[in-house]
Amino acid sequence: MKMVFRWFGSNDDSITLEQIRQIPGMTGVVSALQDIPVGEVWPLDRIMALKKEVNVAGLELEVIESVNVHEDIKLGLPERDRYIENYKETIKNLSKAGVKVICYNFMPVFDWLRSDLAYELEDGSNVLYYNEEAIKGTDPVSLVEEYQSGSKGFSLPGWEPERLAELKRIMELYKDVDEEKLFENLKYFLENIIPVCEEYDVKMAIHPDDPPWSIFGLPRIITNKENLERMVKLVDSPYNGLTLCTGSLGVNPDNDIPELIRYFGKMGRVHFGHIRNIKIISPGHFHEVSHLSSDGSLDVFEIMKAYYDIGFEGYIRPDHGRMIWGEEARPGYGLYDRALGATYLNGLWEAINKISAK
Ligand code: CS2
Ligand code: MN
Repeated sequence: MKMVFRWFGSNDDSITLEQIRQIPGMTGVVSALQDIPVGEVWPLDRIMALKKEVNVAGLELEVIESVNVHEDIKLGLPERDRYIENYKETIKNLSKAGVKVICYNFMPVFDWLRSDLAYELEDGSNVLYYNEEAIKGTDPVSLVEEYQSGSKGFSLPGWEPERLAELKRIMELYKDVDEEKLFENLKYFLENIIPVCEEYDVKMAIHPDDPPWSIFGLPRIITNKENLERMVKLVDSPYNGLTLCTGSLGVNPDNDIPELIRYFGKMGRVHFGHIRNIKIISPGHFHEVSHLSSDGSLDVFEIMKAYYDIGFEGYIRPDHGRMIWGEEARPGYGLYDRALGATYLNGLWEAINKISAK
């Protein structure tokens, strides 16, 4: 297991590489060229400059999150072939910089979705919160406006302004795309890019839908075991794998996370683990919490044990944390609680390792 930390780059993160370097056991960052418009090729010189900056700070850059997929690919529009060609070029360039894993998602229009970006817990910390009722009572356009005013000036991952400017038009186009069609479009995308991944030794790791159910009537497919199985079989190659995000899949109590890690991990299809805890209040109603098992609905010990037992050699990062100690940062992505999370995960790993050796 290699512990890594998400970093949005020196122009778009409140946290420095020097701070990340001081978190015990941190081997690298997970980053991206946030400013390249979705669908365009990531230039090799820009990737190399990012790599150099990260390496100089004593960290690795082996995981990218995300190379976002253009909406035309998800919709299966004729222009998709051009964007797929660009995606292949980006894969090749990332490979030249030593990148091993690309995390991406296939969620129509919206990436992750919440109804409140700063819900206050009893201890005074703030977390991301989701209430299906609140989502039903709003419309996508007002939600986007709320997000932009609540994001403290940081760009939110997956909510880039250019993607959202055309919101209404894109929502219309999805009227013709159901889950079957979305699976077909994902298959077409993968059939085209996976041979390049195999040649360049870069693994694709799809991120589950967050939350793992349909929102605003849009189709969502990366949601449960059955669909994950279908996903990995669309193209039967080890390069077609998963980012197993415990918090995204875990808000549906039917998803048994340790079992999913064991099942897909043994198949060699888990390349990247996102670990965070969530508290389910009732169906369709949850909020995020610290990483500690006793704070939430997920058993993080069992999650680490599953990774340990399958001999996981991929990357793990603490996912969203709470906002604590007065920190001002992008919602979910402060330094302090994610550093605590990483330390807790490393502690569990050490304990499991030593006890297993006895
Ligand atoms: C992330 C996602 O912050 C988050 O919830 O896990 O935004 C993730 O980066 C994307 O879905 C991956 O494409
Ligand atoms: Mn995640």
